[in-house]
Amino acid sequence: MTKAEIAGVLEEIGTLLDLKGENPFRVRAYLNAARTVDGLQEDIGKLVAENRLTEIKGIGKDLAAKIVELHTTGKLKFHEELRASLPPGLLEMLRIPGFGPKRAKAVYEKLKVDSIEKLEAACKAGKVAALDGFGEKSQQKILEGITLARQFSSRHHYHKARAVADPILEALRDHPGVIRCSLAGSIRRCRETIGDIDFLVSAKAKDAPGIIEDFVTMPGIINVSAKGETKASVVLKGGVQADLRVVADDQFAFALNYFTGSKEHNIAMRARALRLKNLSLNEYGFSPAKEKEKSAKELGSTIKCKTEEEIYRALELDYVPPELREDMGEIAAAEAGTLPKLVELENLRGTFHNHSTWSDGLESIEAMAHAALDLGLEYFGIADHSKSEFQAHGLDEKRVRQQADEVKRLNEKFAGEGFRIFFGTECDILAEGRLDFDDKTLELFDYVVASVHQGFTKDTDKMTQRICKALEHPAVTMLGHPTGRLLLEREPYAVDMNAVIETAAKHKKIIEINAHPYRLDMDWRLWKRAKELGVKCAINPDAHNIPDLQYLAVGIGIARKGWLERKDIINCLPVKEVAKVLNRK
Ligand code: DGT
Ligand code: CA
Ligand code: CA
Ligand code: ZN
Repeated sequence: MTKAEIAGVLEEIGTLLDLKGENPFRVRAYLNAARTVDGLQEDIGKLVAENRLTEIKGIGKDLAAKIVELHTTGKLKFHEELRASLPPGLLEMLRIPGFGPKRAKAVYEKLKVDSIEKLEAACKAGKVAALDGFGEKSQQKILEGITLARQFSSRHHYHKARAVADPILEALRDHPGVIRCSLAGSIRRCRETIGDIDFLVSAKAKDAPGIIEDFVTMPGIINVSAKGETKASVVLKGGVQADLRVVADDQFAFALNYFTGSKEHNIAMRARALRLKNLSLNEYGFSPAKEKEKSAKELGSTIKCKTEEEIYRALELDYVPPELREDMGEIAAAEAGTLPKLVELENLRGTFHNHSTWSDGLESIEAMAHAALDLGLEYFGIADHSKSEFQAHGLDEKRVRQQADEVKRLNEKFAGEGFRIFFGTECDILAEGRLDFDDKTLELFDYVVASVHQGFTKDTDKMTQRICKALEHPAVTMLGHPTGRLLLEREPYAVDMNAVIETAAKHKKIIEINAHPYRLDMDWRLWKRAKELGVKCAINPDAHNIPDLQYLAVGIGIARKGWLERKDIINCLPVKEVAKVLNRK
């Protein structure tokens, strides 16, 4: 089992114990261990082999033995017994946003409710509102949550889909029968959530059945939903669905273009082919419009295209990168030769919004900075939480001063490597847009990320004013996770993002792409407008541990979807230039 899978089991144990009403300390111990394991930098196999798990803070002998069992056998008896001791529907109920173990336990014990369906019925019958500690309002909230949970359950976060897709893509690439292969669909377009993963390969017709057979028996595939000569649908680990299609190599470019989508982009492409060339375009190729759809399939494409570039060229268009294929103006721009030169991961030189053990991170500033240096970055910004975030150990003024000294000390140490740490804060935006620190304290920082963490309201005007007010403050450098959304979990708070973007433009404030895969906030659909107004972007992993720094790559995908170029993103600037931008406050 991988680190992430082990962490998943430990977390579930914590939750199950909580559902059983076990000692909260024991529950915490598992939840904390899950976080620790997930954030481990060292290879878990190595730690197991060298018998060093107990050296990790918070992992005692008992937990270590369980991790070893999970790592070596892929399961844990304790976990399975615990699972079997409770109705499976109870865990399912926890997928309802805002519905935690305490509530699940209460409805289970008092109403015998042990599934989402029964919970829905009980709410509709008014039985939940009548329970101690619930009431009409929370009953209504639960019903809304059930609707959300149903919408969400069929989609997956991008990085989770990527994590299961990549090894399968590798295996397909290594398959002797496979000529070319690629991801397609929403995952290739870097959408923030993925319905199903689409794999496409080209092969000789005689090799197709063997490829399909090997695909459906690959490790990581837990169920086969459909299997034909050239196509299969499966369920992967984690419940993600995937499609594989095998096509002839001379159809590969057309199939890749079609199955990458989006559907809207395809429709626009097809319309253009008809208008410009009087040709019909589908996943098999171009064919004369008057002939039947299948003609390209049977007779081959009227215009041969080996690559997608050639398809776009045939339609007198510049090549459109997959991230832009959303029918949001990309065809017109490709025709006019005005497509952006999209930012790439290699362009990034630093990052700003990250946490350390000073607040709720898992690593010291030094360890985080080192990891950033190892990734090839030239600077690293630390922005721990401010004092109102007491659950996250937010820093008060005294600790801010201590942290400033620590950053200074570290910068002397890193100077030799040409690496710099910027000293920032993730400062809470309080009610009415007040900031969590006074102006004097704010002056201590190189930059200020201002974020909303509490006091969400349904009043759009109030929230918009609150955020805009904070953006007007001269000490604020950038806005953190602008809408507070948690993808597939929590809707954005009500806020007029157009007004926020305009205020940011007016006061020359930066807006973040929070690259944490649950956030990806500000949304990519809004960046074109922001860019028009001259708003700059910062791509921030919001890293709480070392592996989180990898989220920068996810953030780059979202920036590309937002049509952003290197010059739009401040963490593409060299360190001296960045220092100037941060100083401009
Ligand atoms: P997803 O899976 O919901 O995250 O989104 P996609 O975009 O991956 O959608 P999917 O897997 O249903 O189909 C893959 C691509 O196939 C899609 O992006 C475009 C193409 N496609 C599917 N159905 C249609 C259709 O009815 N018309 C056209 N023009 N293209 C389609
Ligand atoms: Ca798909
Ligand atoms: Ca699909
Ligand atoms: Zn935050």
